[in-house]
Amino acid sequence: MLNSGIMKFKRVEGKYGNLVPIEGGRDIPFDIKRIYYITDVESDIARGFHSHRMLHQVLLCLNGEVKIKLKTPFEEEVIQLKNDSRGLYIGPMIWREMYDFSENAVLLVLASDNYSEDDYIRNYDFYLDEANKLF
Ligand code: T46
Repeated sequence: MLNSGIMKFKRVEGKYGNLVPIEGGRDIPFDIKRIYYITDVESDIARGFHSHRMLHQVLLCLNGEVKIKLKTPFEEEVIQLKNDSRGLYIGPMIWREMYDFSENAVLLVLASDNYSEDDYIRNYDFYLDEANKLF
């Protein structure tokens, strides 16, 4: 799908546990300016329902599982994230919805910019208009 994709990170496995290093400038295709994480989401709750105009992000599920639905005017895809050293890159102008959070799911997000509500498109019809002009 446009402006998105699965990223695989190195996993260092050992008898004392596993370690997944993720380095700015090497593993992430943008400078990381912000990190946030989402926890304690009930299984019947869905989040997201927006696109960003400019923001680049990588989503990592550190514990449990969560589904991410991505949409453009022409495509739709569902990706299940879990703690398997894979992340999901989502670039500008991709609609996203997060749902089916398992118990104790932890979704960590690396973002290319500080929080700004001006960067969000939260109305789906408006998103379709803007994305149809762009893509
Ligand atoms: C995204 C998905 C994956 C802040 O104050 N600072 C922040 O950095 C963020 C991300 C949010 N907020 C506030 C804004 C809202 O009052 O936290 C509240 C919840 O934000 P929102 O409803 O946008 O959360 P989600 O889970 O729908 O979306 C979030 C990110 O906002 C979004 O960028 O791509 O996670």
